[in-house]
Amino acid sequence: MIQATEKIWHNGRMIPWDEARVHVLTHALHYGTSVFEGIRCYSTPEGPAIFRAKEHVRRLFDSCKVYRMDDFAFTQEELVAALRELVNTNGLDSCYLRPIAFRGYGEVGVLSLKNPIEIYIACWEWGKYLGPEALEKGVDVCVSSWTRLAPNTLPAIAKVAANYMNSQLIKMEAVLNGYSEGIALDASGYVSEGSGENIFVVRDGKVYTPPLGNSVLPGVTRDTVMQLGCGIGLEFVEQMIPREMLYIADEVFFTGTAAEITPIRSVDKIPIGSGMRGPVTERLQREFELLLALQSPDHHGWLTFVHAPKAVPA
Ligand code: PPE
Repeated sequence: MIQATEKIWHNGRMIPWDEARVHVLTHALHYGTSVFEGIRCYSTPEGPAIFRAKEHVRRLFDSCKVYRMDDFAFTQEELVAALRELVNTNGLDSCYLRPIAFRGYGEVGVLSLKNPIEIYIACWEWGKYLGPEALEKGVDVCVSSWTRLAPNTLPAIAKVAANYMNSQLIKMEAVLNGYSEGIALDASGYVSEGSGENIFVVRDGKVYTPPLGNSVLPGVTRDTVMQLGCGIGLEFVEQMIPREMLYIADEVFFTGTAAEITPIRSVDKIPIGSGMRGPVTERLQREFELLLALQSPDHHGWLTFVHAPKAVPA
């Protein structure tokens, strides 16, 4: 069960957690008209820091634009400020933040252009997405019998609620068959992504990931891993990945805000590499940890500190 926090941000105001309610005829509830983000705030030696807040808010705006939902009253800077204010108000040191913008109550029917856009941001403490041992031991996954969204059906670049019905089919099938997660192929049969994660394959020292054309969400963690990896001399290749490349890989791992960098130790019961977390995956996890521990410089400005920096004595 989700652990309630005190306040939720709604259209610019802080409201009590229990009062963040909607009418049953809310458009989003019937037609999936909702875009959202998932962001982590980490505890650092300088207090809580929101990871890549600007990039997540930008993706929220991109998703809204695709669905003609961008006529609302807040700027990207204001939403980043709202994220900070919310973590501060709830007095949390680390948490997961969930901004959501959706078409609210008004007309019923497919066309939603006249329905008001409501924006909420909730946050709560969220543990390890694929189980407590996943980051170290790795997870067992399957290739899903469900295909990811075909181009020209639902846009994969937009992070919208409707896309997650496909994710739910992938995830339910995987879990009910005893796996932690499912990997979906795209409509042409190439590797796409997990139900809630991007995927990377390591072979002979090169790191492969599907390009956006294979129906993947442009993951913020995907980008983080590529930038951190380039910084330590890894070579990344964005290319179409045939399913069998998963089986013969040296390493496979997932990336995502919730999943972070999760090693995959088997696919369809075929052990990947040594069947344990591989050295490239571990090195990338380490780079990520160093950044969050403020032991390596934040060259990219990825950390948004919740509290103003302490004044330096003169
Ligand atoms: N693909 C999908 C389909 C996806 O949902 C996510 C995030 C990613 C890739 C990775 O994106 P990013 O978080 O920007 O690196 N999934 C979010 C929601 C998971 C959920 O169960 O809810 C997340 O990780 O926050």
